[in-house]
Amino acid sequence: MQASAIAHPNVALIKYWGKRDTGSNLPATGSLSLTLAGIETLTRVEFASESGTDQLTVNGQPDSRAAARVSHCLDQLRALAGAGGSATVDSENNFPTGAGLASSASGYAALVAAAAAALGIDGHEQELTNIARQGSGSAPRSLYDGIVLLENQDTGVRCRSVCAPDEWPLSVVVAVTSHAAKAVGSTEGMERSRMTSPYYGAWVNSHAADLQTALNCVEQRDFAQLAELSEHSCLKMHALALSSRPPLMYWNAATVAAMQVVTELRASGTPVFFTVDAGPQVKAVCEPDAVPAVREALQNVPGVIELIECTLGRGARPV
Ligand code: 2P0
Repeated sequence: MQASAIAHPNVALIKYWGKRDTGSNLPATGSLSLTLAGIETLTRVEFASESGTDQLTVNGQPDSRAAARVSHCLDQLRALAGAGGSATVDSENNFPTGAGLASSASGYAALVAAAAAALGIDGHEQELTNIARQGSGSAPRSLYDGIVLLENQDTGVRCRSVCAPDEWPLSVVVAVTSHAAKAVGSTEGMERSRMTSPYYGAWVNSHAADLQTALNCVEQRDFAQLAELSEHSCLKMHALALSSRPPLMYWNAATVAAMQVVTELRASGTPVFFTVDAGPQVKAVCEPDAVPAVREALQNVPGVIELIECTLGRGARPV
């Protein structure tokens, strides 16, 4: 009873920031994301026949912080399969972990895909989506290909791919400005914003319209409007973070400089826009022909230490 799976991180264009139910990790809003080929998590899961304590390593080190959430997901997978004892889980990321590159999304998506394969679970797509969601609210999006819509339902969420990678090839150049793990994680940060930001209500109330307009942009392949709207959703999310108490500033000086460079590039006609998550990395989303110009501009920004180039990728799958 063992299997391995690969999952990619994803980056949201219309962002998730805040929960409607903290206990069951239900998001307050839907979201729209890009699954990113080029960076990945590879996870191996092996189930013993006897029950016992699950063992977890991430990048070769025991990870006690994530152990309870991982076991919670594994318990539900064991219940769905009606099988499986204690699990040994070994997970490796080929990109910085816990630094705003969605390692929790790819991590829980790879965990669910590998454990489901090891347990012989076939189908059950919506159940797996909601098990991944309990590990990390953004993880279910990494189970799906290309451009992915996550929608709220009464008791859970539903995800689907709204555009396959080859239907609208987009590139993402990630400007890494720090390899350090963030001081305040997303779960704690978004809860702080929900409790203390005076703008939280406006964020939730304006979200459905943003999501619908973004979906229309994808359907019409309208890069220019998607660019404007994605930057707006990103900056609204960071306005919530900045207006939380105590404040959450996920940016450093290079983050802001890189955002400004992307703004200037687009103003001069290059099809590119930025998005930034709960960390200091800037993701520049562009049409493939624009990659050389985007790379050149970002690598000259003081404080940018590495560029990672991604394309749209497939959802989590056993290997
Ligand atoms: C997103 N982020 O939509 C937003 C934008 C980060 C900034 O979803 O508490 O690790 O585990 O559900 O999924 C990161 O949050 O949080 C995230 P939990 P998660 O991509």
